[in-house]
Amino acid sequence: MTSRITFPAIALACSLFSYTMEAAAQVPTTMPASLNPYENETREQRDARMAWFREARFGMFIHWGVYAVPQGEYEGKRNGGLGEWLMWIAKIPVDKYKAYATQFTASNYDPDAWAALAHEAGMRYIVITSKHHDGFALYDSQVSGWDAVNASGAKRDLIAPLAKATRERGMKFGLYYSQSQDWVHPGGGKMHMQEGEGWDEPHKGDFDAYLRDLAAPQVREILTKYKPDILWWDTPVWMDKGRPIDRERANQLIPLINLVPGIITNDRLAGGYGGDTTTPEQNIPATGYKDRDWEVCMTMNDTWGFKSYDHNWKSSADLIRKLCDIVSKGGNFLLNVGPTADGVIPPESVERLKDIGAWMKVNHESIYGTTASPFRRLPWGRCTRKTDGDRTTLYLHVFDWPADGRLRVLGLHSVPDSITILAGSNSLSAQRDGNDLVISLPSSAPGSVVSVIKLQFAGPLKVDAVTLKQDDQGVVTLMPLMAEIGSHEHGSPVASAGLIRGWTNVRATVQWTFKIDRPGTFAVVADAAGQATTRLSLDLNSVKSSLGESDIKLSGASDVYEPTELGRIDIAEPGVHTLTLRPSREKEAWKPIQIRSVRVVPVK
Ligand code: FHN
Repeated sequence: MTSRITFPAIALACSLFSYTMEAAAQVPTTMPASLNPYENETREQRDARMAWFREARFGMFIHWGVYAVPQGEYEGKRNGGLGEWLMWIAKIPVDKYKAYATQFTASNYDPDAWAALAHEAGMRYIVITSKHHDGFALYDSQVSGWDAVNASGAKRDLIAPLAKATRERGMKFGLYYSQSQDWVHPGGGKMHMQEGEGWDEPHKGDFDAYLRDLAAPQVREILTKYKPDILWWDTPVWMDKGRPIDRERANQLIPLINLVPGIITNDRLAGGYGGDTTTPEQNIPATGYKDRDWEVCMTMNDTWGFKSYDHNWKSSADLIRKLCDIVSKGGNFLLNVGPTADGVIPPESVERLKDIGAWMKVNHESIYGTTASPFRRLPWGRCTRKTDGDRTTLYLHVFDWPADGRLRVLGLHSVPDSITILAGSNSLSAQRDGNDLVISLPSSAPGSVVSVIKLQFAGPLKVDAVTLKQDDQGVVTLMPLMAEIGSHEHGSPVASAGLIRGWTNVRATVQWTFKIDRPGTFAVVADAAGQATTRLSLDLNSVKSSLGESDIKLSGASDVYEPTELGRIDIAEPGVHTLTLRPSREKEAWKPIQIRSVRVVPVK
């Protein structure tokens, strides 16, 4: 039965529903007590230390270095891949690479304008590469002459003025440091090479000596000089001598963290060192990480460092939705810019940052300081929340404005005191309909990309986080719009127009979470189309390939849909379960599948 409620209305007294995202991360083991400065930190101390990071939610990553001179091209050849990896890709000799540095002038570098741009975009912190894999330091290093002051046309410290400008705007300032990979200094690490290998004479050297005599002193320098709020390690090649993980190398660097009380570090120092944040790169996980702070880093096109011919830009709308998606799962978004050698942030990046800034100007309160959605999945968008004692605010990020003006919030039992749109001042009304709340919206969305509806509750929140359930026949129907997609930069499936399609990336997954009250054996049957036989696995409750991979014969045409059994699952216990469709680990065995729906059907 449907009953009509107009707001403001008296809130129902309900019990607080607590919800946590499913664990997707394996939290690494802790370091020996003597080395990890946060070993004995209490929960309260940690919360206090991470508070600014959780409040900020959105930051700017800057990849800037000598690689911006060749711009992804060496000896007339446009080398594919990441711009900042050109030296490794083309195996450029050290002296030839170093020769580019005179053209690294930073002549148009305006650190104040960079910080202003980040601030205008709504970003609350900046992380810049103090040294990337080419070993080039953007500051005056006493440890090596391969730096901006002594070796480049810039002839000055490029970090200090940015740190100042960033902090003057009330933002936090972080430094990236490539602790292991170094393609210039003797003994530095190199991806896909054995320890001690290289492609040029100057590479010869000992990795332990490199760590001791170059990396550790430089880390000491940057921590002492700039007191960064974040130290962002990267690519720990050669850091672990063997298995089980030998921490001797990481231990050369970890104690340095003590130089900056309260500093936040990431999980990329070495195997076994979790740091403070988990850092998915170029992908947004299907769900958040239980009991971990995390940050997605991502490019706007396909390179971190400037590359003249990379024009594959994500749209502003896409980036705004990605921000909402990440924050709705409890994460931060670190969005990259790759300036040119003279210090100009590409206009395409500026345009996108300004668009995001215009959206943030209206909707920022739905991002800053918010936590993960209480709903497992909402078919039309995302949700973030703020809690203040018993009071809760939900922010509904509407990606797909309903054509009939009725926004169904599945499983929302509590009644809000007020419903408003952040882009306007009018109050909205809503109706209860079974387990759901249906909000009456204006006929068209006030925002062109994502409009945010704000719901305020005076009392505790009561929500059914998981709304997919068995019907009278014991069948659970899994619709595309209820799928949680582990999205990767390229070839991630999209769920739109009632379909899951475009699934070419074997690392992308599709999962649904549902409730079972009548356990048993179930056939997983997809209404699916595809040109060839494909291979996938069904993972139950995040246990990878728990049921093994199997070959699935598809309809033979990408627009012909047929009921296709993907496999069988045994669910022994009633409760909440997650089913993940995971492409075969063998790339060639995976052929795209289009899905209209998946049914979990009891086997008699
Ligand atoms: O190799 C680097 C890459 O150049 C870039 O710096 C990214 C940013 O997260 N990290 C490494 C790849 O994971």
